[in-house]
Amino acid sequence: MGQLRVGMVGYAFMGAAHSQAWRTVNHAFDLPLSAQLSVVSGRSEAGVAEAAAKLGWAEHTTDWRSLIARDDIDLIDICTPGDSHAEIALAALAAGKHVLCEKPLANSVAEAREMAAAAEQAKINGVRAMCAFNYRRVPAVALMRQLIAAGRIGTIRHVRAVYLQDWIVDPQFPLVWRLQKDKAGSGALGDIGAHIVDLTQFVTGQRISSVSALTETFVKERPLPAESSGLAAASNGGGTGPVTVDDAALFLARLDGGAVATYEATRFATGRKNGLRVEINGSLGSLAFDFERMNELEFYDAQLPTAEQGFSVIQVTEPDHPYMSAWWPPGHGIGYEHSFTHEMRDLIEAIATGQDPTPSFTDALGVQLVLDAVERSAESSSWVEVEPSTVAMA
Ligand code: SOE
Repeated sequence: MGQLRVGMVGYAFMGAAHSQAWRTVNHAFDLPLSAQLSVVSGRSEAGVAEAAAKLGWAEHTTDWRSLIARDDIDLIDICTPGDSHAEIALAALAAGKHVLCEKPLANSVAEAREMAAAAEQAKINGVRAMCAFNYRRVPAVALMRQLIAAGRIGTIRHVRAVYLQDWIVDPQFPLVWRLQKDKAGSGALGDIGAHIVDLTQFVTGQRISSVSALTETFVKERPLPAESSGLAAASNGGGTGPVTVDDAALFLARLDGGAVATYEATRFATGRKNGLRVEINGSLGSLAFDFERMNELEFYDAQLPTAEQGFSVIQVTEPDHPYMSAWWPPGHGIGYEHSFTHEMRDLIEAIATGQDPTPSFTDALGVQLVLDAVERSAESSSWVEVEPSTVAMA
């Protein structure tokens, strides 16, 4: 069996989730390539050395550029804050490395467009690139897409999506990188709103074509994190700094297949820790997914005799449900981390068979265009059209 030698940049939450997936994928799925956790890269020597030992990486470095220069690395996995996605991905693609990049693809449309063009160019040499929208690979979400594509709920009328967290409700929570625009690009909108934008476009097969939005930053100043350096200079005295991103983003949308939609992404839904919920209403029924019950999918079949109609709960744990044949007998659920393992399975399969993995960087540029339209709509308090995601070859 061939090897897929991985170099990962970044080792925090997403780095840990990706490491688990790279460690597990070849034990769960029969694949033509075996993922090797070759090198992990991070800024702190002590931190990345500890991460390498804990997460199972053979080597570690503090210089991601040296990683890209190595001829014994096949794929670069980008798990860093958004302000470095473009630089790393462009360098990796130019060096002929496959790329997996965490979401959102970039901190701006301009960067995302450059990355998508570079990925299109790299394809000519068989180099593959994918953006890590992991929730597409939750079996219940993949089943939702299959049922919609099969016409089981008819014509889509409504899309209703929320992604609710509450980890910064405390005003004393420090000004971490996710709350700084220059590092994260945006707040709840890009971090968790990007997921429901991608997920709803994925399951419906429709593209968001226009939006009307509002954003809010509830807590505008926060204590500087203990390790902050440089930010202190930007603060207005004492140990606080400005929050430069949204805490919440809400928007109406029209989709190009005729559906209408509502989206809510917030980090202030007190009590909701990772509350991703999507409901799709069609002319012949409805489907509803709730990440807090991620092994289930609710299905209302309006084609049944009226007396038998009602929301049924599908246990998405049968072997013929997406990805589930790799795991346990029916009724034994899986978790958040499995969506990353499925992501690596699909990426490895695509690389080994010379296919383009999805979501591509062009797909992810499409999400970036929606995020940008939401921000412009919120600023102008008006409806904003979303430009279709097309890429001119570099
Ligand atoms: C936000 O805290 C976050 O970590 C997102 O960045 C991830 O994409 C999501 O899967 C979990 O929440």
